[in-house]
Amino acid sequence: MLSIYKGFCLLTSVLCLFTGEASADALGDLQTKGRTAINTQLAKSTTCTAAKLQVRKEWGNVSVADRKAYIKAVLCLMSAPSKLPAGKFPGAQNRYDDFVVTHMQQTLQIHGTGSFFSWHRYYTWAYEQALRNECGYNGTQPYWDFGKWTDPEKSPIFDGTDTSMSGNGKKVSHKATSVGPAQNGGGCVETGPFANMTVRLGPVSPMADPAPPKNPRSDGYGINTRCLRRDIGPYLVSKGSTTAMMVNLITSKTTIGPFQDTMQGGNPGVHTSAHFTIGSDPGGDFYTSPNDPAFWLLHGQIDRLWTIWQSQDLPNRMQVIAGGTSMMGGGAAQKLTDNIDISNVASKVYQIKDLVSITDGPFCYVYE
Ligand SMILES: [Cu+2]
Repeated sequence: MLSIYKGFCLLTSVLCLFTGEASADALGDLQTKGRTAINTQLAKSTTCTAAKLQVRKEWGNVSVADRKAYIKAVLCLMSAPSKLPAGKFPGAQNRYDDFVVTHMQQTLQIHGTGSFFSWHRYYTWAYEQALRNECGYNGTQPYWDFGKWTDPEKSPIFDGTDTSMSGNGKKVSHKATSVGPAQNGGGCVETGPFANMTVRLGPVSPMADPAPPKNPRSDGYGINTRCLRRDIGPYLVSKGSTTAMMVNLITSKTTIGPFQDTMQGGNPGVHTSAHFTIGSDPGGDFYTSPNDPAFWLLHGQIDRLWTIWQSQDLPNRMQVIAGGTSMMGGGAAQKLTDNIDISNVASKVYQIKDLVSITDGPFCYVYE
């Protein structure tokens, strides 16, 4: 009887949420449950329509051809010229680097603040648009569902094949960071499409062993040529970003303050766990983490988690704000009318209130 019930659960996972039966993809079930509310919001949108709606998928569900198209577009951005003012950020040698600079400039105003979710949503969207408009990509920004891959090195995201976001760094002897023990890499990434990638910006606040070479400029914007390094392993996913932990975060927090604080500040918290699953340099540096091309899949998932949380009670979870305007609750209180300005990479300045719905303002996408 139980196995029949479980088979039934797979077919009607939403119903099983109500009956308390655990399903293999409990996070996906919450996403499915919230989709009705997203569709209702979409019907009210003045900018986004069902015909225009774009679908963001988990990397493992993206076809091989579409993965290759995404990778090709990222490599295109890395070989396109920078559009930043000449000489101001010498380490920004290509269009991809412009995105890294944008994050470095605002790091202390966009983490542990009320703007964390909306800023990173707009930033990730701007990157997706650059891939499409500047590099001929027709697809959407994929995401990395942390809990789906308990051994990330074996996931299609990090398995090192030519349809992955490249593999782990070369295994070198190295020490733990304050976030977690030394994992299986630590050296240069030598497999997959980004094996020959050059990192130049930063470090600013490195948490990597061995320590990366110092940037010639104290602000990290000088040219500091080095390889992409990673220190991937299963430890931090198990510690902070399993499916059960992400589901618990979404279902146990009913207001935006505790939700955003636990996401970022928990011990170690979903966001930190994911970043340090990649770790090393530049991935383990708070300022320059977008210099690792897996960053965008990571923040796709962070945005998806915010979206799923919102969609559990959408009318009451969009126009809400908590926290301060500088790191960890400091500065003035954040307001929904505060501006989000990433004009290096997206020309329009929006207020936070225009960035809280994925089917309004500049946005027109859903997660599946
Ligand atoms: Cu960030």
